[in-house]
Amino acid sequence: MPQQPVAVLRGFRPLRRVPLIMGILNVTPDSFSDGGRWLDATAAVGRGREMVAEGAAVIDVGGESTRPGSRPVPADEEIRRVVPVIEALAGEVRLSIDTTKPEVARAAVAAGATLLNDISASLHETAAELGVGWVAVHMLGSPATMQQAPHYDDVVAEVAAFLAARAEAARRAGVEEIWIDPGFGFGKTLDHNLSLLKHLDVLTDTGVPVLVGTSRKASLGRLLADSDGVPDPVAVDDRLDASIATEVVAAHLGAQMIRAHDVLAAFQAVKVVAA
Ligand code: HH2
Repeated sequence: MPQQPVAVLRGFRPLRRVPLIMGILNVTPDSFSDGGRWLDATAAVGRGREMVAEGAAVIDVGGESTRPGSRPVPADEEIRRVVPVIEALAGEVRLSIDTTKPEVARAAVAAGATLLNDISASLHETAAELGVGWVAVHMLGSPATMQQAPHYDDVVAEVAAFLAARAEAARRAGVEEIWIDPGFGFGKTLDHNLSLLKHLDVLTDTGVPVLVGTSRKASLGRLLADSDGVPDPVAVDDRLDASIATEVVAAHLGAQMIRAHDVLAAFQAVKVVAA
C-alpha cells in the first residue's frame, strides 16, 4: 500500500537567529497562570533574576491581568505594582512593560523599561515620544468580552493585515523598533489559534519581527482535553510540554521572540531548533 504523504511544516528554512526569550513576570493578584505569586516586589525581583539566569533576554513586567473576563486596574495601582520591580531589575536585563495605558508606559520607561508590550496595539505614539520599542498585539474586542464567540472570515489574512497596518502607522510615527504579535487567545477560538500558528510564516514574511505568546494558554488545555477524551481542560500547570511544542513551531516558522513563563525550557527548545 502506498504511504500517505507526510504533512511537513511549511516554510522550513534556516533560522536567521536564535529567538529571544521574553520571561513573563506578572505583578498581579489575578493573572491566569502566575497570579498572586509575584505580587510582592521582592519575590517578583527574585523571579526576574531567576529568569535571567535561565536565559531570558527580556523580562516582561505586567501589573494588570488581561485574561478573558479580567477587570481593568486603575493606572496608579498598575504603576505602584510595576515600577519598584522595574527599578530593581533595570541595568540587569532588558525590561518591557505589558500595559495599554500611556501613563503606565511613561512611568515604566522612567523606571528603566525600553519596550512597550501593548495588547491594545494603540500606543505607538507613546512609544515614539518615549523613544522605546513597541510590540503591537492583535486582539478582537477587549479582555472582558473577547472570548464571546469571536468570528473572522479569514483569521490569518485579517490578523496579518491589521498588524501590517499598525506597524506602518508606528513607522510613520517614528518608532524605530517594531514587533508584531498575533495575540494567541485574544479573541480567538482554538481553531483560530491553530491557524495563526500554522501560518505564522505569513507574519514572519512581512519582515517585521514576530513575537509569539502561547505559554500555558487556555487553548492548549482545551486541545489536550479534546485529544485524550478527558472532558476538562488540562490544568494551567500541566501545559508545559504543549507550550514548548507551540514555541518550537513558532521558532521554526521564524518568530524572533517567544514570551514564556517556563524560560529555561523555552530557551533550551529554541536553541535546539536553531541548531
Ligand atoms: N499574553 C498575555 C499578556 N500579554 N503580550 C504579548 N505580546 N503576547 C501575548 O500573547 C500576551 C501578552 C496573557 O498572558 P499572561 O500575561 O500570562 O496572563 P495575564 O494576562 O492573566 O496576566
